[in-house]
Amino acid sequence: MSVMEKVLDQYSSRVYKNRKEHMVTVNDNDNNNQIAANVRTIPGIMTHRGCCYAGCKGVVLGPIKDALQIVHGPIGCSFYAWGTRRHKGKKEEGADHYLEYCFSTDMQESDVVFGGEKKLKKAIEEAMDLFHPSTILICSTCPVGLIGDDIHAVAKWAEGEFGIKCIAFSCEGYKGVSQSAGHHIANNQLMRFVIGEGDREIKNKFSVNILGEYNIGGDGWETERILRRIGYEIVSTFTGDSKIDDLKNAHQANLSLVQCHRSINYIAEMLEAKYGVQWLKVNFIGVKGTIKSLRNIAKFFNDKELIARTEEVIADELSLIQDDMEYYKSKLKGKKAALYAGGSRSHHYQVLLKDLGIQTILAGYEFAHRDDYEGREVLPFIKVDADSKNIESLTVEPDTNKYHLYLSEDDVNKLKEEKFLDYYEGLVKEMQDGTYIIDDLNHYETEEFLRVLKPDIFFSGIKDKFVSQKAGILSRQIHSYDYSGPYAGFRGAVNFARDVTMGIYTPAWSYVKAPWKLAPVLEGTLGGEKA
Ligand code: CFM
Ligand code: HCA
Repeated sequence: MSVMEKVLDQYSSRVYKNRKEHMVTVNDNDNNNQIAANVRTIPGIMTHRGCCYAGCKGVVLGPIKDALQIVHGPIGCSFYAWGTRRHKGKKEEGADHYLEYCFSTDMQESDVVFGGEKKLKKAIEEAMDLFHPSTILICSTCPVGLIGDDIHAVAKWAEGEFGIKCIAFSCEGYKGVSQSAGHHIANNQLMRFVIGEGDREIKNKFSVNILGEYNIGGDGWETERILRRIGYEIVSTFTGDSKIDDLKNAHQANLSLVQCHRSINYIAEMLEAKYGVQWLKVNFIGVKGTIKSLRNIAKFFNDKELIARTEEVIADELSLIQDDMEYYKSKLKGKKAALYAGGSRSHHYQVLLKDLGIQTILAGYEFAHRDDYEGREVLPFIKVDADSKNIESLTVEPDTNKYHLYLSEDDVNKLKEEKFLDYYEGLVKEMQDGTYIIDDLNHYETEEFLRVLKPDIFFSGIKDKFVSQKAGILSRQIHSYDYSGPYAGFRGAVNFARDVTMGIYTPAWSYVKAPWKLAPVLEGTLGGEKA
C-alpha cells in the first residue's frame, strides 16, 4: 500500500474519493499534478482552516495601524484576533496608532433579536469621542449577515456625521470556504475606497509597492531595509506596518512586488488594469530567494547603476551571514521537513530550507487555490463554483488620468510572454518527485502522515504544534514564528537557521516519549466486526 493509500484507508468510500483528489504525489500521478482546492471541507472533518472574517480582518486589514477597526459581532471573534498574528507595527509621531487595541460591539442576544445597527453607531460615537480617528473600518462577523444589519449604511452615516473615512466589510465568517474569501473582500474595498486617492510626490523612479507582506515577526522591515539599501522607494506595503495614506498612493508606484500571491493577487491585477502598475512575483524567504528576487526587480527597472548596486548589496549582505549559514547548514543538512500553512509559506519556506540542506517531504495548504499549487497557467481551467460566485469580483477600467507605464507596452508584453511579469509558478515545481502535496490537510491526516513519514520537523501552526511535539516530532510555527523572527531576507535566514537548530538539538527530545509508544494500542470490536 502506498503512503497515501495508507492514510486514506480509514475513510468511508465517499470521503476516500473526495480526499484523494486533494492529495498529489509529485510527478507520480496520471493527472499532471492536478489538485482539488478552494472547495468546502467535508462536514465533520477536523480542518485547520479559519474563516472569511479571519482573512479580511485578521490578515489583510489587521496590520493597518492608523485605522480604528471595529468588529461588529460577539466578543469572541475579536478576542481571538487580538495580537495573535504578530503583524508588527511601529508607532509614528503624530499619527494614529491602534494596533494594540481590540474594538468590538460585543453583540448580545438582544442585538441579534432586535438588530445591532444602533449598537454599532453607538460604538462609532464612543470611538470618535475617545480616539478621534480619521479612518474607521467596520468588519462584520457571522450573526451580522444572518440578521441583515446594514453596516454599509452605518459607514455612510459615520462619514457624514463625523467627516471621516469609514469603510464597511461584509466579511461574515461563513462566506466562501476559508480565509481566502476574506482576502478578496478586503482587497475589493481597499481598491474601491482607498487606492488611487493619494497625491504624495514620488521622486524616485525606482518606486515599488510590496504586496502580500504583513510584517509578521518583522519580516517586512527586513525586506524594506534591503530594498532601501539598494535605492528603492517603497510607496506602500500591503499591509504590514502600513498607514491608510500609504495605501492611498499605491497607484503611483512603478512596480508591485508580490510576496504572498494568494492573499493579494487581486490587488496586483487591479493595480495593473486600472493604473498600469506591473507586478512581479518575489520571494524574500531564503537567501537564494532573496537574491533572485532582487536581481529580477533590477532587471525590470533595467538601469545599469541599479543593477551594479544590487550586486554590491547582495555581496555585502552575503559576506555578513555566510559563516553563520555554513555553520547551521553543517548542523541541519540531510534533515527532512513537512510544512503546512495557509496559502503561500509552504512554498516560500522550502527555498530557505534548501539553503540549509533540509529536504521537504510533504507540503500542504489550508486554503490555496489551484494556481498557488500548479502555477497561474491553470487559471483558465479552474471551475468557478457557487461558493466563489458568492464573493464579488471587481472589474476595473483604466483610469485615464492616473494610468502610467514604466516600460513600453511592447516591453511589458515581452516580459509577460517570458512569464517574468504577471506570473507565479506555484508550489509543485519547487518539490522533488515522489514528495507529497496535500490540500486542506486535516487533523487525522496530519497525525497519520507524520507517523508514516517521520519528518525531523513539522512547520505549521498553533492547532497542530503540540500534537506533533507530544509525538516526539519538533514543531515550529511558520505562522507566528513562536515569538521569534524576522525570518525574511538575509538576516532573517540566520534567525530561522538558529531557531531550527536550537529546536532540533535541544536535549528535551530525549525526555519525550509519546504515551502510545509505552502502552499497547487499545484493541476491540466495532459493530460486531473486528476493528
Ligand atoms: Fe499569505 Fe500570510 Fe500565508 Fe495568508 Fe494566513 Fe499568515 Fe499563513 Mo497564517 S497572508 S497565505 S492567510 S503568507 S495568517 S501572513 S501565516 S495562514 S501561509
Ligand atoms: C488565521 C491566522 C493564522 C493562524 C495561525 C495558526 C496566523 O488564519 O486566522 O493556526 O497558528 O497566521 O495567525 O493563520
